[in-house]
Amino acid sequence: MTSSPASGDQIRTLFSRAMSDMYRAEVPQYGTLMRLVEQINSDTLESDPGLAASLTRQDDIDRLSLERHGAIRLGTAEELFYMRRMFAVMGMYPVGYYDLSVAGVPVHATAFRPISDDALRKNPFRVFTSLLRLELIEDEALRAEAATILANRRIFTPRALELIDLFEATGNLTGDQAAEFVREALETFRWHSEATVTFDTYKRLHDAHRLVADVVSFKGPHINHLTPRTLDIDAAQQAMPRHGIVPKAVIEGPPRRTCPILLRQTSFKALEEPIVFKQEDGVGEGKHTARFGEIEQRGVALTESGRALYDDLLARARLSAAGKKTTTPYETELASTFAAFPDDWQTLRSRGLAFFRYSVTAAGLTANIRIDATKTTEALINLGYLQFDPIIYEDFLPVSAAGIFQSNLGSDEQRNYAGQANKVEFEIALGATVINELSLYAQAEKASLDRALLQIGAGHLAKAAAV
Ligand code: OOG
Ligand code: NI
Repeated sequence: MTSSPASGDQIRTLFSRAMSDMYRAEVPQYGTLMRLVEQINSDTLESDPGLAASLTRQDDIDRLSLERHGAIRLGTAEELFYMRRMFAVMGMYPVGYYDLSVAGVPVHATAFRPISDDALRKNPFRVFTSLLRLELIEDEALRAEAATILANRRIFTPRALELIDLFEATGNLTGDQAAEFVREALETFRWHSEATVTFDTYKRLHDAHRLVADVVSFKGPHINHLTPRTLDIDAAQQAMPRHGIVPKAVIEGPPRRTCPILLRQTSFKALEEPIVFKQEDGVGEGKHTARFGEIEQRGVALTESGRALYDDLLARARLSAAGKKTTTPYETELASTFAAFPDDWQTLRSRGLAFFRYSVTAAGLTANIRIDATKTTEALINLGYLQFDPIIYEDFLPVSAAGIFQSNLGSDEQRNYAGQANKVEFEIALGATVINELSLYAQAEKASLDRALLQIGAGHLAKAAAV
């Protein structure tokens, strides 16, 4: 068994489990959060049979209990290049480009994740991966110093690199090699309480931006959070304080709705961790905040026009809340602004705002229908032969991510970098282009519709043959 090849899906599951175990051991509140989310999910499924049925129909129930995402921050182009190759072993590919400089965070990012429906169903583990943009740091001398420190670190073990080469040369790893790969890969994401710099250097990096200190001062890109998926984020946000967890004040993303869209997230403060700094004479001790907790609720993926409407309404709500901060709570502002976003599945679908997965109903399978190409979709839905379920959004939101970054950097510190996306440079570092998430959702929708129409046709043919 061990000499037979392990699939990317299997390696990803081994790895996400190993990460979760490591994080649970290092950050006890993560264990508490996992238990809380599990309880809320089972309560929600019990009280919402419609949701339970939809998740079951799409074969999405099982992935919930193992679903989580993590985040890391890398320092150099080379680190990103190797990280892409490492994630490829686990069937995870770079999807989307996120520019966070507009929000005062000197990084740009992608998310490594599985891309096929089948792989997502097996385990949708994702890692939000940022790359530090030293060029946005003003102080030239500090920039050069940080670059030198980063150039001298090695975040991958030699054996992990060998196994990546082997994977690329042969197309897979055996079961034994996969287990070894997971152990070696885990080393890259581990927390190190010894800084690689002196307290003085740490402080100067920190003054430039807390995030710069977090990336540059350590041996590797410690995983900074692991996020389980809840089916009711408001219930989780309310329950957290009772379990000794204090969440950030507002939930990022869209408001609570009947039909959840995109992604809602909340987080709780980073741990203050004791750090041992490097010192020429003796050892200096200090503290650093790096790791935090987060939960998220995922809703339907939006089309380009749905997303444009979301971005527009979110910007309006934020502007308006900022204008009258003291009188209207942000949530109220958000809810009233989003009244303009249709909140029933039928309208979201007919207006082309969201992506759906089509399937044939029991009635559709036995009906005698004459298929008239794809024009019949509406009619088939109205006849009750075709049903549709929301396709879950598998990606991230830059404004939300910036809010999470800000909150966990532990300050209202707001820098303004002239917003400048640089996707081209990011892709050069990555050594590949990032995949467009919208095209993945569009493909999944189309594949489901084609399959469903074929099935209805086949049902009709089968029936005709039997007569
Ligand atoms: C990543 C923050 C972004 C999310 O869920 O949007 C993120 C970080 O702090 O490194 O994880
Ligand atoms: Ni996150």
